[in-house]
Amino acid sequence: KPPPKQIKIAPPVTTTGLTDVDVRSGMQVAALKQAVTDHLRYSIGHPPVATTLHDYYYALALAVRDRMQHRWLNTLQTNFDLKRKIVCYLSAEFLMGPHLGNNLLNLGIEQEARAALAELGQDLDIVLECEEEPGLGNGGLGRLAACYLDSLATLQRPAVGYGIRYEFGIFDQEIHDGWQAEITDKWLRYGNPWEIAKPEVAHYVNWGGHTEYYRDEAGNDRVRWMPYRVVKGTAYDTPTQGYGVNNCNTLRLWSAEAVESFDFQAFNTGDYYQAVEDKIISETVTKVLYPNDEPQIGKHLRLGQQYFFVSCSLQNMLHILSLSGVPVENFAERYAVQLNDTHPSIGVVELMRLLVDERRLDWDKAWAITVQTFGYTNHTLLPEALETWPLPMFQALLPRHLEIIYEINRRFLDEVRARFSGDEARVARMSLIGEEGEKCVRMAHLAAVGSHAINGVAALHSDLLKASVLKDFYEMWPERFSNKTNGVTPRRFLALANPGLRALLNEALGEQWPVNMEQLHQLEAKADDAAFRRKWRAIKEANKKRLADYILAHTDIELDPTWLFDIQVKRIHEYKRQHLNVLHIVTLYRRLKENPGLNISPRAFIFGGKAAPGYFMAKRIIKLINGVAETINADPDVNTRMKVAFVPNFNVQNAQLIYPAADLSEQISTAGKEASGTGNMKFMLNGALTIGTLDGANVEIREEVGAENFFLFGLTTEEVEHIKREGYHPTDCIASNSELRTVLELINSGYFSRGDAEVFRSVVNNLTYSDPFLVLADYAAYVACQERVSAAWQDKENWTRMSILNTARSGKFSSDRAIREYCDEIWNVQPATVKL
Ligand code: GL5
Repeated sequence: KPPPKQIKIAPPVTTTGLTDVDVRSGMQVAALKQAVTDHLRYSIGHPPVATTLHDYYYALALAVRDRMQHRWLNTLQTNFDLKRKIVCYLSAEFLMGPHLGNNLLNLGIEQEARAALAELGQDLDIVLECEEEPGLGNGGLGRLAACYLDSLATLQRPAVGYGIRYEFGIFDQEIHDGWQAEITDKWLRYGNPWEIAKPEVAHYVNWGGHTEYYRDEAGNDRVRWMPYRVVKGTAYDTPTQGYGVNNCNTLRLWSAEAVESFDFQAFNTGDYYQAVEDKIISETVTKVLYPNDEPQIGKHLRLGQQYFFVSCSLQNMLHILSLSGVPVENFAERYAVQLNDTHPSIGVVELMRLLVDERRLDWDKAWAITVQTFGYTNHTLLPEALETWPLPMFQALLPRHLEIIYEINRRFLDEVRARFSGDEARVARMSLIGEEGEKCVRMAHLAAVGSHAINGVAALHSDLLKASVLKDFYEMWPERFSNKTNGVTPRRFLALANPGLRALLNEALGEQWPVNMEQLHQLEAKADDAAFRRKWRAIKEANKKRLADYILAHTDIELDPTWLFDIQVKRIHEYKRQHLNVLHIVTLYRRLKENPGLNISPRAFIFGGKAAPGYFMAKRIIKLINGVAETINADPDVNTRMKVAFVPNFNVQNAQLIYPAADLSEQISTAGKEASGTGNMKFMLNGALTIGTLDGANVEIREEVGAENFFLFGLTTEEVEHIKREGYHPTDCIASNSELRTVLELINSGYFSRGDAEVFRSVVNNLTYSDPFLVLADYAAYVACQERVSAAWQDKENWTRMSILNTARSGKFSSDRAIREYCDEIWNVQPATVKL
């Protein structure tokens, strides 16, 4: 298709003499108030008597979106004009969190919006709570993608996030009798003011069928894919506004629909069901997010989702490239495509198919473009999370892709043999096809072979990657490997989540710190200033009060904001060891019962996190936390000094209340298992001290903050591996520690389950006879470390000092630092300033 003719049209002029753009981008209170009123009337259309709080949310959201729209269009135009290279971040998950507060912050119009609403008799804070957050992700991986979009826009880098518009995101969690109940997340129920449907931006995606060989006009052998079904993907765009800049990038999510809503042929012959079947099957593709955090769920539909969004995205890039008049040979000069884990790694094969079969490039040229285009980020070493697809399933869904994979593999293994001649064991290990047991396609190998850059997400994790799952690939291409330690956006997780601290930082450092986190180092001098420490404590206590109110409203548990708030929020997983935390709580409980005069620092133990619905042990751990909470909170012997609360439905919205209220951050995974963690960084930013193992980014957090400001315990990765090699016997830990034995017995006895001795048997037995994550091996060290925490808390001034130093030294963990590294070292993408 030739590029469309560009006809320049002047923006419409209103009767006031201002252009429409001027009016719609007005940031003043009066303009915002008028915009909200207009949207209430013209976009929502309820009479005053029927206007709800949600209507005010929606109207303000639309008014804010109008103000971003101008910036968004200018960003697209600028990128087009400057012909800059664009980052395409391919991710099956984007856990964006509520948009309204963040967009007001990034546009710098919170105060104006607050005043405008006040003039309309509404309170911004209450209106903000109306937003149903788009839960299009499970946990760290999806939230990382959202932080990276924030930094990309803020650093003025042209970028598009490509993903899936799930109709149902991550389930809402309710707690019924201590158990997790999963409620469907109907986030689109009342509409989504942030997205702009682009029905004209659509691509067609094939499924199944077979391939045919033919000879083209020039006499070349070619392949044609004859699919069984075609699904249409339509774009929904969400503008993502940078902080303090005009740049506003795009999150483009694909929604699946049938090519024709009705098969008229079938309909006319009277087969009504056949006619609607296609529509139903097609639309299933983007119905629901798989709620599993790490382990793979080898489901046909999941592979379908991955292929669907990746194919739409790559077709979209090719389409835009041709609109820009850039030859397809220059694809890699215009696009840097990042694979967020292996979920989009089918993209390597799809780009080859598009270039070779559809654009008729020769194989070598296409392969050079492909490898130059892709980068691959690995996010986990857990063996059960490494994606593989059974060959028959893959063949049935993507017959042409399997052929291409065989050809990539053939050429690749020739290279391996040339480099390591005679080493057939290595060839088998590295093959894209796994042959032990059921034959399968190994997606991590595919991603590694098809990418010029491969990275882990924390220094330790990147080292382990090179030494374990991708060792052979590291030996083959050491130059492809690097580390990119994760980061989090200080805009959402500090400025927005912690307005008290924001004000203090503004006063102490000026207002540039949100985009220059290294400035936080200037706080170090203030750590010794008693007046500053008092202010710091007052802010923390107000945040704790805010969280206590929230917890009371949602659980009926009353917490005292003067106590130490000890918090573990993250997905529930055995490797993250929430049960180790519980063992400490029960230990402390028993000690207090036996020795009522014991001097401990009063503590609130706070948990939050979802369990994958099919993860038996994780769901028991939630029940255990709630059982222990129920018993302890009701026991007058101890409940003036300790309490336990499980915050239901941990999500981005309540995370913004939780991180700022923490005194102690629990980062207690088995060493070598947590790739990085990002919650650990959000706590640090907000001045929490960490109790943690040498795992993931904890290592770097401790390096930054100093060993004296970090509570370290537990086995190292090497020690864990050593113990496992030698044969680990958790019963030995129990035999040598009578306190541990009593704690386990108490849990097993039904004491925390109203006398039911069955409920927690599986948890206790698992720890006693298997304990795959070395909970018992680390128990004694953890309890001892918690005693050090307790003692340190008693010295308020020094604790505050350490808290200040944590924030002061958290600059490294800004996602801006991470994104700069990706841009400079992997993507080669430069900033493009957008003018209005
Ligand atoms: C994860 C890791 O488990 C986390 O340690 C990491 O911080 C995050 C982002 O890199 O990626 N991998 C993964 O599959 N999920 C994660 O949170 O869901």
